[in-house]
Amino acid sequence: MEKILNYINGELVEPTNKSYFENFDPSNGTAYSLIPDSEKIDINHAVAAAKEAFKTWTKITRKERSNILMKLADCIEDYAEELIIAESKDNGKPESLARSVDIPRASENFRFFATAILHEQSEVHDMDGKALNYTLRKPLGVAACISPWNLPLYLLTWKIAPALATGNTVVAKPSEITPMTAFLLSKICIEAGLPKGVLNIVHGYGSKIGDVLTGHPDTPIVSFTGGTVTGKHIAGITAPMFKKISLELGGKNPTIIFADAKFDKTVKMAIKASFSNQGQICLCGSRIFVEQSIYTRFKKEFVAQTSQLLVGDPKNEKTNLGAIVSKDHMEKILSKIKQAKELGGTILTGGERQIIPGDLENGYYIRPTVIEGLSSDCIINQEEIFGPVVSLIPFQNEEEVITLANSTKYGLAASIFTENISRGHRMASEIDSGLIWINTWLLRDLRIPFGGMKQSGMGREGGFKSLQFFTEPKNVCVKI
Ligand code: TXE
Repeated sequence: MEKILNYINGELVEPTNKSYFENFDPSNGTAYSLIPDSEKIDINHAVAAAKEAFKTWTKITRKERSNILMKLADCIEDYAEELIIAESKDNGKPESLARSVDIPRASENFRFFATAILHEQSEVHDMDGKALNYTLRKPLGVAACISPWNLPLYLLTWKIAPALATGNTVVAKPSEITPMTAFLLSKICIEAGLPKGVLNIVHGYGSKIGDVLTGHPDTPIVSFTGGTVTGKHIAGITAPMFKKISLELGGKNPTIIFADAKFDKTVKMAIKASFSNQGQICLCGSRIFVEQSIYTRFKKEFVAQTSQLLVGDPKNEKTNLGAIVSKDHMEKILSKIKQAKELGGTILTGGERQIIPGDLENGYYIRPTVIEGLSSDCIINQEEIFGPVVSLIPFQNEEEVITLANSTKYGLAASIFTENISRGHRMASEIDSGLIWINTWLLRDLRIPFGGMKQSGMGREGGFKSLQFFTEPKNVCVKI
């Protein structure tokens, strides 16, 4: 089986203990590669390499850094087809999704931040001619970037691109569930001529090496995307060390549909928001609130279209939902569906594992599932499931739906569908959420502040917010 290797100080290396664990292809349930079971010593080597590389990486001009990162983006495009196939195999997502979203975004992340640094401005505060303050923004050193399995290369590059562009060096730890495209990226970095030690990628279990990385005295900045429980744990480790942290965590996002919304477009968008990437996007809308007067009509159409979605081979261009990322995660989702039934929920469609006869029969597939009849405060409508499972909930009026939408511990994203634009603005202002879409979902502009409120996270990334996060402001006051 192919061995994935760590990328430390510009080289592909085995973990020091030469120990590996299996990497599974969720489409057929078989192990197909080996992942380094790295330990503290590997993280220490990576941090030491990044610390050394920082001395020179931070001194070259932003134009030089920009050129190198643009070259990386070009190389990602050159290897796009290989990356698409690898991402789909590792994660279970349809190749069509990796082709339209994941891999183009990975190169775009590098291009976006490579050019953003060329347009950066800093502040000046004039003290009425008596003195002048200007703000320098300096990189912090070695950034620890920890990414999840749902959008593996997309979210990894979303962190490392701004970190590197601003002059930091990086030790990245991709999810142990989907390490393959990060491994391919390390080969691409070598080919693109990224100076050694600037980016280091260490593979392994988060539970084993995560604390070493986030608690390392030489990683003053930590960017994390993943589960809320892990985020809390990282906050606990980093807070006493006064590290700068950004946490992008879970969500239980509302999709709110008013009777005056454009019906057909809204049904289509609600399906996309529910089941894209098998519902494994932190921005997916898993609580669908529908105004009472159109509830029955919406339910009928939504369920009919959902039951038509094609679940199956990620390689098939017609597939709508591929495999769930892992056996454990599939079992967790199925246990939530079981719990929903026990709590009195009615499964309107889906609700079970789908077996695809033939080569894929051991794959981890779940039919897209629509539940009805559970109250908004029930655990199924409060806790993140992170799979192709949504709940339909009727509402009477604007006031009620704002209360229901805000009733979870999360506050990441919300979508509102209405033709009454004043209502759209009113709702947007009242909903506790870092991201609000009106009459759309997942329409992303890389310049916007991205992140969540409440237990969906801390801090914002995106555009100049990322450049600010990865730099420390330093005020210089000059007496005139
Ligand atoms: O995430 P983890 P998991 C949610 C989703 C999912 C749940 C758990 O609800 O069911 O989280 O998923 C690394 N120190 N999301 O268990 O464990 C880990 O190796 C440092 C939401 O996969 O949070 C991986 O690289 N790092 C989400 C990364 O953290 C640690 C995306 C995320 O894994 C660590 C994924 C530690 N102590 C899951 N322990 C989103 N917001 O997009 C683990 N890791």
